[in-house]
Amino acid sequence: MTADHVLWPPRTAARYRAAGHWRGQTFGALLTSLAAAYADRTAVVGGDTRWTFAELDERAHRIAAGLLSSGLAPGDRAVLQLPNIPEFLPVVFGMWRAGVLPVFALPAHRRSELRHFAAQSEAAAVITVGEHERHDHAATARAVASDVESVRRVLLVGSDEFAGLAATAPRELPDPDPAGVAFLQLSGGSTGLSKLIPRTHDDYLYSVRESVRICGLRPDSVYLAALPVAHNFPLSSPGVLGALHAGAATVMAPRPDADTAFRLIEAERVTITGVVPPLAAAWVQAAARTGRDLSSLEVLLVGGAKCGRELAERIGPALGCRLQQVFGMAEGLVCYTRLDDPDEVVLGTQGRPISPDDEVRVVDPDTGADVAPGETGALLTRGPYTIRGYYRAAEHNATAFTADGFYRTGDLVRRTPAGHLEVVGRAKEQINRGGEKVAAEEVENHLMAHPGVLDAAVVAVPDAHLGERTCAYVVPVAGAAPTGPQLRAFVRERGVAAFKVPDLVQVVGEFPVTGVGKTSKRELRAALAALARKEP
Ligand code: J2J
Repeated sequence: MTADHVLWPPRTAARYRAAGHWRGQTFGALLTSLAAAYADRTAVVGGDTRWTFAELDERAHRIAAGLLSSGLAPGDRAVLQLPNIPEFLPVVFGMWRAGVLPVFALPAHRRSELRHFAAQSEAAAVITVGEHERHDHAATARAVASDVESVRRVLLVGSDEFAGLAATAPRELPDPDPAGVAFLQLSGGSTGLSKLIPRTHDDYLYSVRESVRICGLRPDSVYLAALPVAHNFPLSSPGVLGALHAGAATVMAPRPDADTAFRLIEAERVTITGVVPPLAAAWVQAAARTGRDLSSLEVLLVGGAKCGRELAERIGPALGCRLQQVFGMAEGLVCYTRLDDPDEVVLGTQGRPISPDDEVRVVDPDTGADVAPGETGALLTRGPYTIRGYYRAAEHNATAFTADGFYRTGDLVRRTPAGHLEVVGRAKEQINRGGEKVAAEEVENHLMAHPGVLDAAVVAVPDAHLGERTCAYVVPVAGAAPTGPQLRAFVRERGVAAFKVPDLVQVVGEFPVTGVGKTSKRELRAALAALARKEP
């Protein structure tokens, strides 16, 4: 344990090593061995770019050397915000070889979020693109650099400066410690801003390796990265890292819509991809009238939010592939239905954990006692790839983890006799907007920064397309009359991801629930959510 990271107790770590879960390999060393085994095979495709494993390896070596000669040092953190472009891979592997830790931001993140990631990690750099989907990422990155003192560099992939860096002569670099932290992922957040999730080479590679096996990736598989690739799901379940690990090709989709995805599936003979439920529903609809040949597609992973039974049943027939449900989290635990599971399990559950050493408890949220088999309870977990603490978050860790190291996922689940988990709800103060996670408190804080707002409570309301969307109840200060559109614009202009801007705003004289006058925000949110579910 260091002040920054809470890692596994030494005896537990020794057990994971003895079991062969942790193999002492870094991501950089993995790429070296992949380049030897699959040199001339295609590693990644996107736009006009098509790189073999050997080319990817060479590029990652050059970028590693370039990052170090441009003033970054091993152990530095850098906020990385890249869309689905082939460069993502050599940049990330270059950072890993240099020992620079990526903090994986999503393209949707804006100034206030990037500022938080940079400040929280004391990042030395922001690495992004100039412009993407009509957003000036370069300007946002420069703004973050002016906000956060530790940020010394803004590096734009695609710029001449970056091309120069990527042409640096490769050199031998010391391999980082495989038991050390390789990167920081982002939590969905529930109490305020996203927490940073420290993942090690050892633990993450274990989850990737097992995901490859469970999802049946082979060297001749082709993985389509449809979701934003820095997210834990398309990164590692089995994701682009799983595809690489298997010697398979990755195709970077610039956008996840059916037209784009189907065009790439046909052109590149994609065999496997992963989507969130609303996207799966859109693809199912579009498949009925597409002229594209989707016959190469074997497996569609669906996760990030609950895939309802009705949608689950339509996926196989509509897309001509096998559905694989995945219930995962950037903190660790990933559950999959298996490719040879009976239909009942594939259609009706979110699968079972990757590892025999994943410990799962389903407990009464109030007492913490294990519930009877088959009953619903709060999911706790610990294991060989689930973190023991967030980065630099001692206070939060005290409640997010049990004293004996179980992570409180905030999910309500039921476990079938055969050990499959069904996600039935959530106890955390988070809205799952079709897989995109919104922390109620973060949005409330943005709303309350408005001079006309006295109090705000953000809750989930059911939505036919997204599963849930956000509704903000707002109480104005006396004499003020902010409108919904004004408040939405206000939140947007504070620099947040568009998916966090409240979908609905209800400006009310007082919170329209009785009996919760001076109770906690949690109870208020629960009462408002119940009310919102009743109202159309
Ligand atoms: C219901 N809720 C789900 C599912 C995630 C693979 C897949 C997804 C993620 C992910 C991931 C769900 N049904 N099938 O990291 O590697 C909700 C739960 C969970 C939270 C985690 C991966 N799959 N969820 O979604 O860190 O509430 O990771 O705790 O973004 O998403 O969110 P996140």
